[in-house]
Amino acid sequence: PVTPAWWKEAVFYQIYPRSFADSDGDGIGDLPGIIERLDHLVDLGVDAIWLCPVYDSPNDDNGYDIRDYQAILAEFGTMADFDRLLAEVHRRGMRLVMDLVVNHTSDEHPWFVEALRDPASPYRPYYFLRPGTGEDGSEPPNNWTSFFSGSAWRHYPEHDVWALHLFSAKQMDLDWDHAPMRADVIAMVRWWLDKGVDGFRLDVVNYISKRRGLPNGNPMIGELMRFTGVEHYFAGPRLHEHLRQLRREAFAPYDAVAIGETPGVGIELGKLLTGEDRGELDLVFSFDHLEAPGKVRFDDYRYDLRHLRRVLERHQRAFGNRSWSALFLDNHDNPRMVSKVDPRPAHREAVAKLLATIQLTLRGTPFLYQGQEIGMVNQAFTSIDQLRDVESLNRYAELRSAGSTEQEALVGVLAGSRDHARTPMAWDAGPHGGFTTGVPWIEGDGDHAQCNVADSRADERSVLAWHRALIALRRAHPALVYGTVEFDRSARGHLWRYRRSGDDGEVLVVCNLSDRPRRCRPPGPDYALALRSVPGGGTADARLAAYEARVYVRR
Ligand code: TEU
Repeated sequence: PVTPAWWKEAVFYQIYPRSFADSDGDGIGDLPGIIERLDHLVDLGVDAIWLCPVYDSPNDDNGYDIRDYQAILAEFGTMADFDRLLAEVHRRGMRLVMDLVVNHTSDEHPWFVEALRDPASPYRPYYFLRPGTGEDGSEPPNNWTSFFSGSAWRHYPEHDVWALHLFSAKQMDLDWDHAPMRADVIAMVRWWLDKGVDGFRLDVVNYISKRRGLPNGNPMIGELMRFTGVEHYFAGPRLHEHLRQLRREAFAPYDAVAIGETPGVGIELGKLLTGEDRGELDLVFSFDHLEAPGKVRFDDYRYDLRHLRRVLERHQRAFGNRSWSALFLDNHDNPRMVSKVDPRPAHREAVAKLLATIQLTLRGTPFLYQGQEIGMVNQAFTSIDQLRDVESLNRYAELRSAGSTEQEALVGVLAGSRDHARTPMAWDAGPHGGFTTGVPWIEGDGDHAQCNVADSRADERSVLAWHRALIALRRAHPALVYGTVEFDRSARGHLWRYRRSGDDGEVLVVCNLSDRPRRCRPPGPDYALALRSVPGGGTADARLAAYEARVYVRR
């Protein structure tokens, strides 16, 4: 049997605060805006919120470059606003999990400013500051590349030193081998847990341990992985040790949940990181399902849901009762999954409902991303000037300097740009979707006129109504949380059928993963049809419409 836990039963909702709701008309989402919209989350039926970073930051990577871990970004509001948000979330019986970004800090964090200025500073060993190589140190210390284009090293000629940054040139990697740095991070985490926060999502936490000596990356692996040096920090030598200390000294005393964001860990390492007897993390976000084999986010291709089926079946079988995974399809780092599967407007609602069904009926903790619940899709960006994401802008500049025309470079960025998921949340059909009375920091393409919360709430066949019904079904059927999961091998190709079984009965899920009708034999008479995503013929209808999902229950 599975060990019960609130975070196994909860449906989470991820809020990207910059784009969620603006209360003061400056065009930037803020904490009071979130408070004003909490009842939308109660209506939807979610149990917990993952709040992306709201700490003081120069916003080079929209808050994932933290300047002060214990202060609120002025544009988002004050610490009093945060305390009010936490109280309002708890008053509604929900929980709040924050983002812990400690693989790196902003280059404007006092620790880094000190470390750079004074080689004898106690903060010097908090970072990877190294002399250059080549004559007069004019070459970086190794060949590692950044996830955000270019070298992973920033040169400070005036200090005759280079600083490591796996991400943007303003996100400086922390050296987790240095015990006093770990102690400062642990004290900061406890400070937030003392305020009553219910846990954290740990940003790229599998990157925090780097191989000593920072050796060069194998160019062959770099070619394969598209980033050079990953083998020296992806699940590095002391990762498990550091996670155990973090849990022992920060999370365990508060019984706080630890959710790891672990790009690329796969199944076996994912099981190690979340094994309930290992004392490391409680659950992880794995990314194995996000791209088709041989594809990366920036490749413009139609995502085949049979790939999602293959990967999720493997994960669901492997994770069993002793490990736990986060189930997600959308987040702030990826285009909208609906658009990757089928960008044609005619299929938009069916695809959105199908994806929700899969995410909310498999075993694991579902994380819904803002806008997914109403079926928001990729934006019709037409110019690089409309984009804001540092990853996209760096990639565009890199393509242009490599000789691409403006149009070629734009095409090379648009398919994978994270900005698709960062346009303003669509609350109503009014200006800017009711997100702001001012000019938003990033513009949507007007889709809010046809896709927004207000109109969806009035339509019982809406994507929103479907999410609400599925969440209610989860609450009514413990089998969907703690039950076993068995995949029907006789269902081939695009027809996907699986059942969840528990003491309270059984839930059978039938999905058509294609844009064409599929025959399927209806289940036996003891199954009652609970939900059907595409309106149509009677329940005995032996054909599923394009992208149709059905959920049956048997007591
Ligand atoms: O994202 C990490 C992440 O997903 C990258 O490692 C990704 O795999 C890489 O871009 C290769 O495609 C987290 C945050 O979610 C993201 O918003 C931040 O930009 C990033 O870390 C740095 O903090």
